[in-house]
Amino acid sequence: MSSKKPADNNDIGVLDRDKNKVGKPKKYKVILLNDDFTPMGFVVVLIHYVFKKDATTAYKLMMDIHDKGKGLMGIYSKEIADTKSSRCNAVARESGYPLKSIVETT
Ligand code: TYC
Repeated sequence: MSSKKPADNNDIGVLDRDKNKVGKPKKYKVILLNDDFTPMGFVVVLIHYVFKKDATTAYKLMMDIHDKGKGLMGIYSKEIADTKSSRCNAVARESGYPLKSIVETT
């Protein structure tokens, strides 16, 4: 066993201290993209179940994507964003629709 004690902030120079800090975890946006084929009702239900939005909000979000081309579903940790995006794309694909979501850094 080594007799050396683990480095802590007191063992390093002032200029190096920041390098030793654990930063805030990054956040990621899940963005839903418009297409010409996925039915509006399907998108509303998917937004409700995957992104936990109430029916009115889900409908407004869907119409916003339909009008503008894309829409923000939420901002999450990397793991949650990837899971929600994958679920969304899998449910759409299994139902035969081209609906896609993407994950972007904030
Ligand atoms: N544009 C689609 C239609 O007219 C509806 C739609 C909305 C599709 C949002 C995808 O992310 C989407 N049926």
